[in-house]
Amino acid sequence: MTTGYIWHELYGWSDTGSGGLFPADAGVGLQPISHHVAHPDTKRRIHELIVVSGLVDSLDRLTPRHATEAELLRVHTREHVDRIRHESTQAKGGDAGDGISPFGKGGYEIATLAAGGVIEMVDAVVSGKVDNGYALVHPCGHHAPSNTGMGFCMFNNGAVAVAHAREVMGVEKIAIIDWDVHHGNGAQAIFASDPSVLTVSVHQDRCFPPNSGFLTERGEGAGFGYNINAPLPPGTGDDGYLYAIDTVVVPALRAFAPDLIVIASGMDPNAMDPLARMLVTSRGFRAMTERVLAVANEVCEGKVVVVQEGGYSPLYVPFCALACVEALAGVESREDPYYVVVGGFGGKELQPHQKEAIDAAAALVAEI
Ligand code: 9RB
Ligand code: ZN
Repeated sequence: MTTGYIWHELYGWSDTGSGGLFPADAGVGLQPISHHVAHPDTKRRIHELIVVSGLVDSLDRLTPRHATEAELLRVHTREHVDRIRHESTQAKGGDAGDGISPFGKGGYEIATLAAGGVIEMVDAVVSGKVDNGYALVHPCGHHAPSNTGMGFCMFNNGAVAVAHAREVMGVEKIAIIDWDVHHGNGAQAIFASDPSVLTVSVHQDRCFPPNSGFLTERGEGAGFGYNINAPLPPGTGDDGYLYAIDTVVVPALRAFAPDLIVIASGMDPNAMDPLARMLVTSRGFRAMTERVLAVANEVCEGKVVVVQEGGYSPLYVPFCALACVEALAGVESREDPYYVVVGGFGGKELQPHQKEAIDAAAALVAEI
């Protein structure tokens, strides 16, 4: 039983600029700040906890490579790739596409190393070099559709790797389970009419992007039925998320029977996150991972690749990610010292209005 693991120091060199969420602008009262909300330190802190806890000794460290232009072009437009590459040569860098996702000079190379890292991990899991894996990459990818970056994402790392698995490795059916607190709009759009890729997004209702992630978005043409959105009410905690995993995600995976499962794992449903209002603890992330792994053992020999997406509490995200990696590797390393606080927040139990929202999504599984 081996779990692959990827991190690269270059991911931590992403230059997110002096804005906090919007670019700093003294004229409208937006103060500069050393850490943009998506500053890579949060991800670097995950890596450091994985090392300091000793968990890294139970993992098989893989080396990321840069995705090639041809690999990016499997899911992205030539215009998007060219624009990012060009802006990346400018002294002040550029923006992924929405004006709040800055990158510095050389950001293209960091982004291609993120996409290539996920390709390497998918390669290792599909070929059997490792049983499952955790690609701790940065910047994130799940908001990027084919023609732009957005929401701190430059290229859709998970989608690029899924396209690699389909087109190079001959993997027939792939499921992308996105439990980042924001909607997985990128993969939804990229694979909308592709029935060989099931996309399921469990997210906070109307959080980000605006007007996105509704139950009614179900795929197009031959892909109709192969996209499921489960928008959850703000305030959903461990029990609500596990109810969504048990009644939406697990039945969808059983019905679809993929050959590979990719989890777009943002840790931003965590109870201390500044960009959402959910109440998931490290125990929730551990249990969600275990449950997806259990169904993966039934349908696809345990082939699960976890891809890092969002997560913005520098304090708590590392413990949530640690729990997820521990579950993949089947070991325990370090207790979560914050659990005494977040475990006592209340809001853990499934509420009737949460159940109602999740049941509505679960009803869609019958049509896979
Ligand atoms: C702006 C808006 C956001 C809010 C949250 C994220 C999180 C991304 C993530 C990104 C952008 C809106 C600046 C709406 O973690 N993904 O996983 N900002 N959103 N309007 N405007 C002007
Ligand atoms: Zn997110």
